[in-house]
Amino acid sequence: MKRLLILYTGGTIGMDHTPEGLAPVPGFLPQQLARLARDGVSWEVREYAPLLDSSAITLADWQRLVADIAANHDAFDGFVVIHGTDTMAYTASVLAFCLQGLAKPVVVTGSQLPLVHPRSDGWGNLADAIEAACQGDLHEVAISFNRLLLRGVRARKLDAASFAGFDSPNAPPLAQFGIQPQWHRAGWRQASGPFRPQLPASPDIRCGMLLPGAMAAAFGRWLAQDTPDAAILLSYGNGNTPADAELLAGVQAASARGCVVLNLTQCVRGAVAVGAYAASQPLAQAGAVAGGDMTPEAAQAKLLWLLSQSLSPAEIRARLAEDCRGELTPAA
Ligand code: ASN
Repeated sequence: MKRLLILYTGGTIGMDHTPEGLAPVPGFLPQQLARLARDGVSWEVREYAPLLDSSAITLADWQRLVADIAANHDAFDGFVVIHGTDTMAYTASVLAFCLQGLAKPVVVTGSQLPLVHPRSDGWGNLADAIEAACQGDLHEVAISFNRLLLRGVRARKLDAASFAGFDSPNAPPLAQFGIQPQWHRAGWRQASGPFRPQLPASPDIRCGMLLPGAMAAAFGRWLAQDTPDAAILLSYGNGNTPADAELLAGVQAASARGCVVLNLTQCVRGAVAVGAYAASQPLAQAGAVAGGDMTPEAAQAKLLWLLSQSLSPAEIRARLAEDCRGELTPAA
């Protein structure tokens, strides 16, 4: 008998009709889950309060999830996290980094339409998540959505208008759920080292997307004048930026103060590759770390995890360039 812990944080999936419109109704979803009962699996459901639209997720919610999974790691065979779709990829990424040495499945899921809708995608997503959480050799955090099981640190919400809400553009799926599930086990990560959960702290991590024109200089001034602990710059294509003097001076000044500046691409697919274009060099020379093909969601989570440990900026920069949880295709 597999024993699962289901942590229900909110999201569309568990909403019901109320006089104000669709809203999470405490107690509703745990009751609905009984319909998915099957032989060989039992679960305990913990409903968080308040149930959240995931756009409102905060660090405190991530701390609670990490703490709950850490405290129950030995007592359960697998974990399902029920979550809204808006920030699901962020939460999956935080869990992946903060649950180092995880040797059990943690499967995050939700839906585009609530279970009360006659065409809800929630039933399939939940059933697949439960199936995946029973795979004892899945030692990672995954997202189950629209008949796909995706690596959490690679997944992104790419569609707010169809059931195919998530994909992992730079990595193949971990499984596909057809009439028979196809488990792509050869691509699964294996636990290495002891389980070492890390409660995320509250570093100041910011992100800015470069736009043609005055934005480059504005980003540089912002970095120089109000330096955060880490800044993600979403650049063009393979990591290219204009060689704007204020941008580069800001990156240099912030880096000298210990701020970790990470260069990610705005493109959904592909990677920052310093040297592919001459236009990628100035930012790297000013001190920005190339983030390869990491998603912004994984980058925030990785920075959160690294900045929650006592590591020097140099150590953090070195770890950022390494693949820690399958989030990065190492440069050839
Ligand atoms: N706004 C909702 C949420 O993220 C969207 C959803 O779950 N489909 O909680």
